[in-house]
Amino acid sequence: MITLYQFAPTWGIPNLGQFNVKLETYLRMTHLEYKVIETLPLKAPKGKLPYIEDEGQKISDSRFIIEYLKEKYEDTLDKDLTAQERAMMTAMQRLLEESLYWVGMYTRWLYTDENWQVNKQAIFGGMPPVLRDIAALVYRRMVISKQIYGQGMGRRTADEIFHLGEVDLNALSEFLGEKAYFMGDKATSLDASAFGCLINIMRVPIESPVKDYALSLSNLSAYCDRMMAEFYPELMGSK
Ligand SMILES: N[C@@H](CCC(=O)N[C@@H](CS)C(=O)NCC(=O)O)C(=O)O
Repeated sequence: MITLYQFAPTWGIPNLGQFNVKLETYLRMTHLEYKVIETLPLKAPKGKLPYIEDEGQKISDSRFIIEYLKEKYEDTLDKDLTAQERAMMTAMQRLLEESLYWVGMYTRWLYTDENWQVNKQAIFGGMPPVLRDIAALVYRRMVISKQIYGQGMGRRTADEIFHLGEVDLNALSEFLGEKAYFMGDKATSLDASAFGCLINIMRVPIESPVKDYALSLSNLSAYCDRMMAEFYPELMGSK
């Protein structure tokens, strides 16, 4: 059976990490059997979650993991898509994972102290108090300087960051339109990625203009609820 390593669940959503939600949703969409081991990124092969272990092999990075799963267990979700649809999916996925993701990171680690406290409790709350505070301090400095500033998002002002977030959300909302799923009436791996990102903006206790804006886009909000009901019925109504 596949073992999925990811953060412990919190906030009444599948996972606080969008890439963890992406992968677990993919596993559920494809009905692959898996078990979860809760962990922190420090122990992960690339220092990031999620990763999986399958028949003694460790694989990290959700994109490579999904490629591996498609090859080994059959590509049931995306196999009928045209080359043009695949191209669109790739572009949308990059928007979700390389652009909007960093807006979310900014809101959790840097935007306000209130958000940071909520984020800190969710990630480090299971540790003994003194260790928790030291680990959180060190890790936060690293995430801000090496990741958010290093990637470039953190060099922008809050207004600029939230503007970029709105542009991305508008693109997602327009592209989804009235469709049930991002590519039409059938779920694809793009939905795993989209749900992971959107749920982690809209249904988390991390307050920001980007969350408010996302919530104002009714088709994205309804999409999150539908995906949650379809793939995580056990979490419906929990908080
Ligand atoms: N490209 C990776 C990104 C994974 C990633 O950024 N994971 C985050 C949590 S969602 C993480 O583990 N961050 C910890 C860190 O960077 O120290 C993937 O698609 O799996």
